[in-house]
Amino acid sequence: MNDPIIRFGSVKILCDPPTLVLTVALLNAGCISTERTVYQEPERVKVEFENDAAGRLFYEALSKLESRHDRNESRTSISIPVVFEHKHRVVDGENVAFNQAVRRCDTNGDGRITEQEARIFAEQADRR
Ligand SMILES: [Ca+2]
Repeated sequence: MNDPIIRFGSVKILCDPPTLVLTVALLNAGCISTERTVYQEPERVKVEFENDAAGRLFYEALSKLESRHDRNESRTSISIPVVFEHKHRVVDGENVAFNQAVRRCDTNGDGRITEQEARIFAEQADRR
């Protein structure tokens, strides 16, 4: 037997008589909620390193920053009391952190990270 289904975004509710009663109770308690998480992952910016030391310093500093949860997260929440609640979460992926690090590190913006730029970036990362 196929039970009729009510859909609220990703929430499905079976409507056989016992759950229908429960559904009404949930609606009255404001428990219909959906939550959506979106991962934001842009392309990595193109960058080159002057030498191995510059690359190593950059990546070490980047991993230090990432290990401190330097990731952005934005949340929006829509709530109509009693009936409906929708949460929307945007989480920045690794490439966002990488691109931000490149922008901070490549201080003259020429797309090439010199050993000196990497060293300065690494010192900043240590201090944060
Ligand atoms: Ca540069």
